[in-house]
Amino acid sequence: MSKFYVTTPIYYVNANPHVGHAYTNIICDCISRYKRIKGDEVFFLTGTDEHGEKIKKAADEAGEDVKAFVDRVGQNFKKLWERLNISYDFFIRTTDVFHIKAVQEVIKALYEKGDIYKTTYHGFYCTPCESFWTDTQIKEAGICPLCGRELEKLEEENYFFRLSKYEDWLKDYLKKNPDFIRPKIRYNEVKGFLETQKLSDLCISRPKRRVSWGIDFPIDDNYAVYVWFDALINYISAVGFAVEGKRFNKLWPADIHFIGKDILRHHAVFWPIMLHALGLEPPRIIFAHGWWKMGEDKMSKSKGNIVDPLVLIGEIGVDALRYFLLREIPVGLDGNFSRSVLLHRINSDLANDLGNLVYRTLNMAEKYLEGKITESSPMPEEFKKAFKGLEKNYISCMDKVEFSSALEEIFKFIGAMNKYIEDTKPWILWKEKKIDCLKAFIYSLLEGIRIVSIYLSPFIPETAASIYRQLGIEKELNLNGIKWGISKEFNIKKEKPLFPRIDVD
Ligand code: ME8
Repeated sequence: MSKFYVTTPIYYVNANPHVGHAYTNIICDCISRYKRIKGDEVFFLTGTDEHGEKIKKAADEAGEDVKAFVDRVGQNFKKLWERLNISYDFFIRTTDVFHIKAVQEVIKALYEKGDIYKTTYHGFYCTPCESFWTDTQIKEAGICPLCGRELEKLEEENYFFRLSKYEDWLKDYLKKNPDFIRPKIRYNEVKGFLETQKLSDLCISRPKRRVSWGIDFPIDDNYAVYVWFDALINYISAVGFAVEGKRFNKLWPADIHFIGKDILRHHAVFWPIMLHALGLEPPRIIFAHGWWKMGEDKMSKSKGNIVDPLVLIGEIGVDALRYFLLREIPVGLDGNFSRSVLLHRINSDLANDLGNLVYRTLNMAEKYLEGKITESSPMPEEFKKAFKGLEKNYISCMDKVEFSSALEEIFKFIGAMNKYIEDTKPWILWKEKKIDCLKAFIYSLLEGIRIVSIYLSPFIPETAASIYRQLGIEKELNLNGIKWGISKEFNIKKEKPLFPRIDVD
């Protein structure tokens, strides 16, 4: 059994979560569930980023005390994860005392090592991105190169972390570890960035007279810690850094950090260098997924073009949303969030192909065999090609985070089963009283559906559990169960169709 430590970004609690945030957590949930059914020991971390100017501003605008504000908005993230069946193991908040202590330990250690120093900062700051920019990084005067909003000019004494000292180390690390940043396009982006720009040291403090909502800078009372420096440390503080050595050594390095491509520089440049300076290994993989867009624009709180996942779930259901997000675009590319594409996808794949297969089969099992099937039978020839393809490709697709391709393979097998029903014409077998043929036919479909529900369980866990319940079997859903013929009996308890067709009009 190997350990698998996976993380989401920790989200700013300046506003409620939208479909973009849901997407990252669904990706992490899918891979966690896959690893669990494979038998790995998973630690899945998510949480909230609660410090910094942006949060303080949002609390002020809401007329609330900032701690009460982050407590309240943070709850909405937890509620959404519950509704989306996100099976995280731990929820970290950057206001947690153990996290604050870990951040202070990191700063003290780096200061003692000589990697933190004080000087005057000249440059620009983007509050919505909570990011510093130098003259050379800005393409259009006064405009943030990441989000296109206005920058604030800053000139003040601050503490700096010596990123530049480790530039060569990072370049060399990237060269030796071409799979460290994925997909390849993001690896090339970071490599290109390091080749064309010299790394400047990172400003890691904010004077308290300006920004008081943050962790106290441990070596100078007049300062608070810069929010990104604080936030990145969550990935080690959550697993016991500096307090629980045994647990930390077991879980670190993280196996994969999933992030959106907007926060690549922080994760692929600052973070590995921070870890290296601390004498720790970098995470094994940083995977930057693409953006859900509305037309040309990234879906974002500040643009006001968001889709509220709770409203959508109320309309189409949790698994339909999870399925759409994981099926529609390969993880890594951008996607356009279109309502008509969403509804079409649900109707064709979930209502027609999967839903009908299950409903029709259970219906036949009840009608022809009184819902009790006690004899197994070999896999029909008609299933073999699609089944073998699925068996062969599922693991490699899932290991490569090619979720959409894994789903395609599953649906090829579902298609083969639907075709088998149409070609066999079971109502004729019934009319001709060929009960043994009918028994073998129905067993094959039930066994195929059972196996499909194991493969589908990381994607649409509620549906997979419902299928198991309706088949009247209780065995755990795990990959040991994909062997054909291990079911000795089915006791059908048909429920209503899994995915009712949605009226597109
Ligand atoms: O950046 N499409 O928090 P944040 C896809 N606190 N994913 C999206 C998205 C979209 N339109 N919009 C948001 C922060 N996301 C920091 C992170 S980690 C140490 C600190 C997802 O609330 C995506 O994962 O702005 C993106 O990276 C993240 O939300 C940004 O969340």
